[in-house]
Amino acid sequence: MGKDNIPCSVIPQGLVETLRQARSVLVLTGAGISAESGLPTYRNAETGLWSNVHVEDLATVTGFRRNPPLVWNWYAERRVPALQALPNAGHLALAEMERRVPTFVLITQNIDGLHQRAGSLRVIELHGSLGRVKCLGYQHVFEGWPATGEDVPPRCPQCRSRLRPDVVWFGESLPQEAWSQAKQAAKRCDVFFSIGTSGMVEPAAGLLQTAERAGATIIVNNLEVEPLTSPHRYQLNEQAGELLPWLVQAVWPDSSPMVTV
Ligand code: BV8
Repeated sequence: MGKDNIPCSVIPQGLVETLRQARSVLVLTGAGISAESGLPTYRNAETGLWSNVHVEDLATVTGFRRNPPLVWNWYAERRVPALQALPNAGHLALAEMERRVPTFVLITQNIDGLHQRAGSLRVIELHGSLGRVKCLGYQHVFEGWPATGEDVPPRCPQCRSRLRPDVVWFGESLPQEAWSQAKQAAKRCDVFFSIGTSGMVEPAAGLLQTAERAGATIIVNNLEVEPLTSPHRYQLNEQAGELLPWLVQAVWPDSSPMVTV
């Protein structure tokens, strides 16, 4: 074990030095970083959100138009644990990293809002947020969810069209400004982290290849052990909530301990 009980076998020394020198870090997160906050991921065979439902019925515009109450209620049920969940040490470590690295961009596919609650300031939500709703008529956006009355889903207070979760469904384009910022950041970063994502959803997953083509060091942290495909890649298969605090403390030893709030 190394300083502060950091298992040196986990953190390759070259990586610590690379991060210490980094001027621009880009992080892409997926559902895996919220797993230690108690929120389910999507594709885990037993516990995944999509292991026993049809995605096309619940995470597409067609599915919503076919059965608005079914889709509204499915998201309303997911919103409760997301609001109750606490940011874990992985979220907190990324908020600390943002304070330490000159240019730091955090892009998330997650819709749970935990990065913001952990203190990350610059968060790009590629797939929207469970914390917001918008209407079908004119895309009026509202923070928070209205109390459900007799109308399920509720109606927009401005134009009376149906409300829907402000998330990006399959077949929908990503928010233009968010996607543009993400592509730019991927072309400019020295280090690209992919944390807690299976990398199965495009175009978000392609950001890794964009960064790698631009010469960035790639660090992949998830639980799937995959063969390394390039000398510029690190594959770390520890839980993000353990790995990231270790990493931050190895690079910035004066950083405060990251414990779940
Ligand atoms: C679009 C919101 C243009 C809703 C989600 C090529 C190019 C462009 C598009 C496509 C393409 N090929 C196919 C497409 C279409 C489609 C797509 O990608 N389909 C896939 C399934 C093949 N993409 C789209 O439709 C996108 N739109 O491209 O616009 C366009 C326009 C019109 C027509 C065509 C194209 C929109 C995609 C957005 C979909 N919405 N979410 C909701 O959440 O309900 S996607 C959903 O999946 C979530 O956002 C989630 O974040 C994302 C990815 O899942 P992960 O986060 O990776 O979660 P997963 O369970 O898969 O993996 C968890 C990982 O964590 C695992 O690796 C595990 O090992 C790891 N882990 C677990 N615990 C831990 C951990 N790691 C570390 N520590 C732990 N403790």
